[in-house]
Amino acid sequence: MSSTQQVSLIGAPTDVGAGARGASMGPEALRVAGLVQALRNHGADVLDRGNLQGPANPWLDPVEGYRHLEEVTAWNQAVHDAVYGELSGGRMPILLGGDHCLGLGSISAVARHCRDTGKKLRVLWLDAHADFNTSLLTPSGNIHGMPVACLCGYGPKELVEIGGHVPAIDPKWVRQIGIRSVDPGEKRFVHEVGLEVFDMRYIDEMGMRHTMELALATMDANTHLHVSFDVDFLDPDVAPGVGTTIPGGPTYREAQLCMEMIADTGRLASLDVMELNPALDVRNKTALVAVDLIESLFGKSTLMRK
Ligand SMILES: [Mn+2]
Repeated sequence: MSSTQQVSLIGAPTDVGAGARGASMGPEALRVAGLVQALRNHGADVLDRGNLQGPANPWLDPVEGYRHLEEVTAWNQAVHDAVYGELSGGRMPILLGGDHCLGLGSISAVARHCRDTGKKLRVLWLDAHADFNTSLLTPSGNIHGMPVACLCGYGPKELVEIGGHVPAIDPKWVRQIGIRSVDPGEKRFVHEVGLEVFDMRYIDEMGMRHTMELALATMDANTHLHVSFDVDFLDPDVAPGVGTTIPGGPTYREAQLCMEMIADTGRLASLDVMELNPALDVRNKTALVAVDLIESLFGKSTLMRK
């Protein structure tokens, strides 16, 4: 790994895929919490590319199982193009969400880059939710509950085709961590495709260390590691500023260990920070925690290690 990491921040200020308004303010809250300086303190060369633009949130009911499909498609196309551009230029993209429907645009671009360069891809999906719904399974029609299914080829044509290859990824490349809220039909589908899920029961019984050892196993020098960090991964006591708080998530220390173990691999090559909702936060506390954890991903250690 080169000594200076070239990082590009890409803001995607929208909540078109969510069931609550406010994640559109996430990118600015992360900037206000000091993200740029925090990354520079860890030696990164940071460019803030500003915010992408896309359609406003029309706040309409779902149509045939999808809410705001047209707007979600436009935003994901913009995210795909921006993330792909940064990777092609040799830089590490950090997507600042925005709701998690945009993980589709981001990861489909990462997968395209890996096809271009002959790299293997590992996706760590840190989330309270599996995000593996389809239009037939979803109780809400909110597309932020569908990006992993879409990436695996299960979804509307306009979304699954965004990365130029269907499916964009193989479920075998994904490790989900922190899962504790899955809809009944979604649960059956997750098992059917064989997604590897380290849910909270697993983390409680086996510990975060063992969980991360398995989730990070079998990577090599040719592996591109992508982390898609939904802030609702964290316990709501630590991170109240999200649209869908689910109790029983990782503690602050467990989350730190998770991030530190990812940093130790030296393979992190792209990152999404999603679902931060300043309208539901308390004095930007959740944004500050998110920045703190991102610092750990970039090598800040709370331990006395050299
Ligand atoms: Mn999510």
